[in-house]
Amino acid sequence: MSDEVAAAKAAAAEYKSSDADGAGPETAFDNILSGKWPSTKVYEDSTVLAFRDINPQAPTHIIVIPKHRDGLTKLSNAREDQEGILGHLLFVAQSVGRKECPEGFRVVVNDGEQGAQSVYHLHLHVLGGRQMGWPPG
Ligand code: DGP
Repeated sequence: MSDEVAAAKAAAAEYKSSDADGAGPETAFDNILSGKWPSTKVYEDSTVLAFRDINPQAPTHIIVIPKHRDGLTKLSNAREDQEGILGHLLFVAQSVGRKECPEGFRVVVNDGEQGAQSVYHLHLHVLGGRQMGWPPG
């Protein structure tokens, strides 16, 4: 089992045991949002933050998150009234991707245990700067 899959399984177990009220556990992204932990920001507005991934899987690897999690622990928790923020996250992802990776890029959302999600605060990965393969692992 890869380190990423092991981390995702551990995170899923923590999420399941701490999500009784739907709020989800505190995550690394809370510390980044509060400024407690450093991050390399590439974009910020009133509702969205984008920063470089600490463990990049490509020359460009940017994480795009909603500033207010509001139950968006994972994509499959999205509510109908959150379509606006979901669209804005995707718009910001293409904006930073287009700027940093003019030859093309990939946007990924890992959802839940089998999706290999390890941080339960919805985030989009923007990956680029090299040729991507298909299918993903
Ligand atoms: P996922 O497996 O889809 O949940 O991806 C979570 C990503 O978050 C992973 O690629 C590593 C990144 N990450 C986790 N903790 C930190 C952190 O403290 N700082 C930064 N910059 N990235 C982090």
